[in-house]
Amino acid sequence: MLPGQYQRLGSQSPLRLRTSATARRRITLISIPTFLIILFFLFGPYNRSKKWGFGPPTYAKIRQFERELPQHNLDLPFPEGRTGRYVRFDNQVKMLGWNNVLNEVLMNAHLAYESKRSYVFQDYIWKPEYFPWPLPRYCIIFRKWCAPHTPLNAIIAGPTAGGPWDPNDDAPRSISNEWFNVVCPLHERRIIDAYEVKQDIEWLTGDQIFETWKRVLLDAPERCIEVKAVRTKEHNFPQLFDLYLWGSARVLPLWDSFSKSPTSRLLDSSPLAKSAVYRNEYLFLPQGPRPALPASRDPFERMLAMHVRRGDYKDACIDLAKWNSTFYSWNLLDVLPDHFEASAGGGWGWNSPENMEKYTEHCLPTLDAIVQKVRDSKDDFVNVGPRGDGTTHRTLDVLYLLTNEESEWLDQLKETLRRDGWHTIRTSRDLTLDQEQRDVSMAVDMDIATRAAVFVGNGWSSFTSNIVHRRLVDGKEPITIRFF
Ligand SMILES: Nc1nc2c(ncn2[C@@H]2O[C@H](COP(=O)(O)OP(=O)(O)O)[C@@H](O)[C@H]2O)c(=O)[nH]1
Ligand SMILES: *[C@@H]1O[C@H](CO)[C@@H](O)[C@H](O)[C@H]1NC(C)=O
Ligand SMILES: [Mg+2]
Repeated sequence: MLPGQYQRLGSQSPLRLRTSATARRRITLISIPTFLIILFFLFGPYNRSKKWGFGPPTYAKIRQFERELPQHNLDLPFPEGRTGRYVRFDNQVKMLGWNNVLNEVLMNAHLAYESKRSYVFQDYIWKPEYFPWPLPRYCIIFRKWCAPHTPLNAIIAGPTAGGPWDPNDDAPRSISNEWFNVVCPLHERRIIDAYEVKQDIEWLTGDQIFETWKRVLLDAPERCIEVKAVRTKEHNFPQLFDLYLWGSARVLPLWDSFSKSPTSRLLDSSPLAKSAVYRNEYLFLPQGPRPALPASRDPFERMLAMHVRRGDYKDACIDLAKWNSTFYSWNLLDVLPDHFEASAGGGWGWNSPENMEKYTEHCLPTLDAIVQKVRDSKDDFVNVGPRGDGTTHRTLDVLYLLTNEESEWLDQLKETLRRDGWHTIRTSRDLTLDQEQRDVSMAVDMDIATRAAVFVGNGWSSFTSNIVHRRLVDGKEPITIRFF
C-alpha cells in the first residue's frame, strides 16, 4: 500500500483511524523485537569456529612489505618496469580451500615463468567455512562480499609471492595486484577471455593445456595481459588448470617440468608459518625412552606426520565415492607406494555398496585402520636401513597429527596410538599460535608435514597433495609418502 492511499482511507473513517493507530502500536511492539532478533541473527556468528574470540589480523606489516617490493618500480629495465611483460590470471579460483587455490597459483606462476612474463600475485580469498575467525551471519547471504582475504606472503614465500629467482636467472619477478594497476593501466591491457582458448583444449592432458597457453602468452605482442572469465554463465570452471584436471591423471604429464621448475624448487613456507613451527619445536622432542640404536638429534628426522582430514570430509568422502573419484593430483604419481582403485560397478553419480565401503575405508579410516597404517608406514621406513650418514639409524618415535578434527574423536585416536606404543603424540591443537600464526595454521601444519621423516595423508585431499609436492621436490623418498 502506498502512503497516499493509507491516508485517504484513514481520513474517510475515524473508526478506521483508531483501529489503525492501535494496529500500528501493536505492529511497533511486535516489530521492534523482531527487528532485534533479525539483527542478532544477521550479526551473529556464521561459521562454526567461535573458539577464537579475537578477530583476524590486519597484516599491516606484511601488506607494507608487499607494497614495497623492489620490483614495484617503473624505472627498472626490461623485462621488469614500464617496458616489462606481465600476466594476471583474474580467473584463478576463489573462495575455496587454500590448497585447491595453491596448486593452481603455482601452476599459473610456472606458466608465467615459462612464458617470460611477470606473474601477478593476489591475496588468498577464503572459503568462509574454513576461516578460523567468526564471521557475521549476514555473510550467509553476502558470501562473496564477505569473503576474507589473507596476503599471499603470510602463507608462502618464494618467487610466486614476489621473492627473488635463482641468482643467475633474469626472469621478471612477480608483482602484486596493486602494482599491476600501476604498471599495466586498463587501456594498456589485452583481455583474453579464458574460455576462448580453453574451449578447444579443455579435456586434453595437462602438458598440452600448458603448451597451448604458453604459446598464447609468448606470442602475444602486448606487454600486459589479463586472462579473464568473461562468459561465466556458460562456463563454471574458467580456470586454465581446473578442478577436473587436478582431480584426474591428466595432470600427471605436468609433473616433470613443474617439479623441476624454480617455481617449485624455490617455494617455501612463509617466515610467519616457519616462526610458528620454531616456537613450538620443543613439543616435538621425543618424550619416550632412549632408542636402542643411535638416533638422530633432529626431532623431524624421527617424526611421522599424519594428515587426519575430517570435519567436512564426513560428507565429502561420500560424494567422492558417488562420483567414483580418483586420488587428487600428485597423490596419483606412480612412484608413490599407495594407490587407490575402485572396482567395477556404479554409474553416473552413484556407486556400488562395495565401492562405497571401500571409499569410506580409505577416506574416513577407522581408529584401527589408522593405527595399522601407522605401524606399516613405520616398519617400511625403518626397514630401509640406516640413514645415509651411517652414524644414526632410522628411528620413528614422534607422532604429529595435523587435522581439522574438532571433537573428542581426536582424544580417542591419541589414546589408541598411545596404547600402540607412541610416547610422543602432538596434534594441531597443541600448538601455541599468535593471532597471525593462527590465521595461517594450515601453512604451519603443512610445513611440519613437509619436514617430517614420514608423512601419511588422505589421497583425495589437495592439502595432502601439496605436502606431497613439497616433499618430492625436497628429495624425500617415495616410501616416506603414504596414503590411507
Ligand atoms: N590447520 C589445518 N587446517 C586444516 C587441516 N585440514 C584441513 N584444514 C582446513 O581445511 C581446509 C581444507 O581445504 P584444502 O586446503 O583445499 O584441502 P582439501 O579440502 O583437503 O582438498 C584447509 O585449507 C584448512 O583451512 C589440517 O590438518 N590442519
Ligand atoms: C570407477 O573407477 C574405476 C577405476 O578407478 C573403474 O575401473 C570403474 O569402471 C569406474 N566406474 C565407473 C562407473 O565409471
Ligand atoms: Mg579443498
